[in-house]
Amino acid sequence: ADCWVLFVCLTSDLCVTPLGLEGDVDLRFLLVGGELLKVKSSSWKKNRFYKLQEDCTTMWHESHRTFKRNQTCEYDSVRKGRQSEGLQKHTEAHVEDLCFSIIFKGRRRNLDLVAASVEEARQWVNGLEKILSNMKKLNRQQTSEHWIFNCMRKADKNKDNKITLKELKHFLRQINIEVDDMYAEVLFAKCDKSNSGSLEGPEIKHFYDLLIYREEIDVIYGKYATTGEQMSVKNLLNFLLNEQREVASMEDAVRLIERYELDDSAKQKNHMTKDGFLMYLQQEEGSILNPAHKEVFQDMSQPINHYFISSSHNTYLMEDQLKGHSSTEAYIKALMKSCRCVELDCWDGPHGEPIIYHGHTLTSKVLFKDVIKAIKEYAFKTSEYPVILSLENHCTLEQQKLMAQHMISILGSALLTSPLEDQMPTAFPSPQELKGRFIIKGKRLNKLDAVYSNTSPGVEEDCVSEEDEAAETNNSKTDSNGQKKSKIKLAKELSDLVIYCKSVHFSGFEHAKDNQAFYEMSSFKESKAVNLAETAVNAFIHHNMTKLSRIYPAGSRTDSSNYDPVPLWNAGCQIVALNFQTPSKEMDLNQGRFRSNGQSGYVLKPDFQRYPGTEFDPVTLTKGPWLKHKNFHVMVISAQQLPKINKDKCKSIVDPLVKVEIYGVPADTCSKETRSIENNGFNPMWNETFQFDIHVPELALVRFLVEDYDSTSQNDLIGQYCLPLTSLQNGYRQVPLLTKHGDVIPSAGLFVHLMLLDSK
Ligand SMILES: *[C@@H]1O[C@H](CO)[C@@H](O)[C@H](O)[C@H]1NC(C)=O
Ligand SMILES: *[C@@H]1O[C@H](CO)[C@@H](O)[C@H](O)[C@H]1NC(C)=O
Ligand SMILES: *[C@@H]1O[C@H](CO)[C@@H](O)[C@H](O)[C@H]1NC(C)=O
Ligand SMILES: CC(=O)N[C@H]1CO[C@H](CO)[C@@H](O)[C@@H]1O
Ligand SMILES: [Ca+2]
Repeated sequence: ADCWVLFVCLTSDLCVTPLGLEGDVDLRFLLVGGELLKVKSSSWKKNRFYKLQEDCTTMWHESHRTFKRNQTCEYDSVRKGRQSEGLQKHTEAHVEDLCFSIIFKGRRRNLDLVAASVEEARQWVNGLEKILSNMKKLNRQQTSEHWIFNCMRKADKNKDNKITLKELKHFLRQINIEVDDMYAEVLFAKCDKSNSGSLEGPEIKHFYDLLIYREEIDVIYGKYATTGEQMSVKNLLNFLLNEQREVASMEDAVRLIERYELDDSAKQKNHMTKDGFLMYLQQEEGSILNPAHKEVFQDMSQPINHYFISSSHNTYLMEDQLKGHSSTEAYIKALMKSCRCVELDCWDGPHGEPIIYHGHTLTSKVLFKDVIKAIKEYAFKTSEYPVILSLENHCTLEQQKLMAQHMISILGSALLTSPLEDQMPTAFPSPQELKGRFIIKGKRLNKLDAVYSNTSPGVEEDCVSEEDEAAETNNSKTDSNGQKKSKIKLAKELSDLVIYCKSVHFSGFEHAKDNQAFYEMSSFKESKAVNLAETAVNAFIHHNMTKLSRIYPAGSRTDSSNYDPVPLWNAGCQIVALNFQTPSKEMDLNQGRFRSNGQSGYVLKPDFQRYPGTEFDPVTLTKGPWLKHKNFHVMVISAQQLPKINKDKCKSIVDPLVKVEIYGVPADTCSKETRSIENNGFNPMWNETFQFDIHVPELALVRFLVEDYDSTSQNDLIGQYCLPLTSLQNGYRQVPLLTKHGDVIPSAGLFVHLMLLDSK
C-alpha cells in the first residue's frame, strides 16, 4: 500500500485514487448526485434523489416511505436507453436518449430511470461505466486496499482524517474482526508513535501494514528467499517446482518477476520481494484454477452429445414457480452465466401474440418476441458456442406460425433452419461447427430424412402427442380414465425449424436403440432419470453416447428448488436443466462443472462415457480406464477479509469454519470441515489438513464452503467456490469466494495448500 494513496483517501472525500479517476467530471457529477425519474409502472413514476456513495460501488437514494431507511445498494452494470423490459413497456420511444437502467447483483430488480436531459443521462451512464471498467482492471491487492480504505473512511466518524482509539475499535468491527479492548489498545499504542492520541498520515500506513501482515506468507517466503533475504530467480523456480509442482523453467520465473514485482531495484536484480510474492499468489498464476482451463482447451469438434451442456429450467422465472415474476431479464442472466440451453413455455396471448409463462399458475407473462429479441442480443456475449431453445408449445396453429416467423425474422441467419450436411447425417455436428447458431428443440411432424427427399410434400399440420412437462403438472389432463395423453396440433412452419433436437417420448432403452434416430431426444423428469441412473446406468450411458437426454425438475418443486445433478452427469446426461434463478448447492455445482473450458457452457465428457462398449458404471466401479486412483491432500490455511453476513445485528462478527466437499461417483463423495474460529472474519487461520481418496477424478468436483458457525441454528453461508478436481493446481493457492448467487466477493479469499497425487 502506498502511503500517498492512503493519505489521499482519507483527506479527500473522494476515495477514487485507486480507480485512477481523480478529477473525472462525470464521476464528480455522480458523487454530487441529482434527481431522476424512477419508473416502476405506467402509473408509478416518481422523482427521487440519487447519488453515488464515496466508495464508488454503491448507489444511495432517499426513501420516501416512513420507517424505511435511506437505501444503498451495490450495482452490477448499467444499460443505456430503453433496453429494459420496464422502460420498453412504461415509457414512450421519444425519451430513448433520457433513459437508462441500473442492474444489480443477485435477485434485486433493475432500477429504471429517466434523466431530465440527454446530457445528464449521458453523464450517469458514462460515469458508471467508467467506474465499472476501472474496477475490473484492479488486481486483487488493489481491490483489497480499496475495501480497507473505505472501511477506514467510514470509521473516521468526525472526518478529521485522524483515527482515535474509539474509531479504531469501530473500524475493526467494520472489517469483521472483534478484539478485546486490551489488544486494541496495544495495537493503537504501537502505531501512535507521536503519542497524540490519534493516528494520522504515516501512522495509519503503519497500522495498515500491521493489519494486513500474513504470518503464513512470511514462513513460506522465508523458506525460499535465501538470497540476501529475497527470492532470486533460482529461488522462485525452486518454489514453483517443489511446492507448486509446476512444469516451470527459469524463463517462467523471470516472467513472474517482471509481471508482479513492484520494487524497481529488486526487479533490476531479477529478485522477488515478499510483496511481489504475495501479489503473484493473488493473481491468475497463483489461483487454484489452472489458467489453461480458463480458456477453451478441450476438443470442440466432437458431436454435441459428447458434452455436458449447461442448461436452465423454466428460464423465464425470476423466482418461484407459482407466483414468481417472469422476465426477459431472467434469460439475460442465464445466458450471461454461459447457460447454453434455455426453456420457453409458450401459450396463446392476447392480440394474437404468443406469450411465455408457466401455465395454470399466477406467474406474470412476457411476450415471446421480446424473449427472442433478448436471447438474440445476449446469447453469444460470454460464449460463442450454440444455444438450444427448448420449446414447450401450448399454442394454437395461428400463434405457432407467428412463433416461427418471429424466430426467423429476429434470429436471422443465426437460426439453424436446415441440417449442415449435404446428406442425411447419422450423428450430431460439433459445437465448433455450430458456433453462433441457435438450435430449436421441440416437436416435429416427420423424420428429418424428409428434408433430403423432395418426393413427399409433407403434412401441413397434424397432431403430436404432448407428454411434455406441463402435461405432467396437470394431472386431470394425463390421468383421466387412463386414457391416452392429450394431443396438440403442430404447425408445419414451427415443425420445420426443429432439426437436431426433436422431442420424442421415451419408451425404454431397448426401444430407443432400435427406433430412435440420433436427433430424436427425450426429456426425463428427475425422479425417472434418477431411477434409470440407479437401475440401468450403463444402458443410460450407452443411450447417451449417440443421443441427447434432457432432465428437468419435478413439478412439485414449486419453490424452484433444485435436484442433485451429479448422478445424472455420472450417467452421461448432457442437458441437466436446473432452476438457475435459485441460489443452491446444486447451482454451485453447476457453476463448478462449467467453470473450466473457458466457461463456454460445454464440457467434454470423459472418454469412458463416450467410447462404444464402455462398461463404466459409476456405482459398481468395476476395473477399467476410469479408475485413476488418487490421494488428494488439502490443507486449509487461512482466509482473508470475509464479509459480514448479518450487517444489522449487533453481534455480527463471524465465527468462520471451512468445509471441503467432494462430489462425483458415490465412492468419492465426501465432506470434511475445520473447527470454527471465534470472532474473526478478517484473518482467521486454521492450518488443518484433510485427505481424500478419489477413484474417478474426471467426474469429481471440489467445493469449498466458508460458513459462519451458529450453535443454535444452521450455519450461514459466507462464501463458496466449486471447480472440477482435474482443473485445480497443486501447491499454495488462493481460492476466490463467491456469494450464494455466484458473484465474486472482491476482497475475500481462502488460502490453501493442495496436493493431488497418484496413489500407490
Ligand atoms: C435520509 O436522508 C435524508 C437526506 O439526507 C436525511 O435528512 C434523513 O434523515 C435520512 N433518513 C434516515 C432514516 O437515515
Ligand atoms: C499455521 O502455520 C503457519 C506456517 O507454518 C504458522 O506460522 C502459524 O503460526 C500457524 N497458525 C496456527 C493458528 O496454527
Ligand atoms: C388442470 O387443467 C384444468 C383444465 O385446463 C384446470 O381447470 C385445472 O385447474 C388444472 N389443474 C391444476 C392443478 O392446475
Ligand atoms: C441404447 C442405445 O442407444 N445404445 C447405443 C449407445 O451407443 C453405442 C455406441 O455408439 C451403441 O452401440 C448403442 O447401440
Ligand atoms: Ca477521526
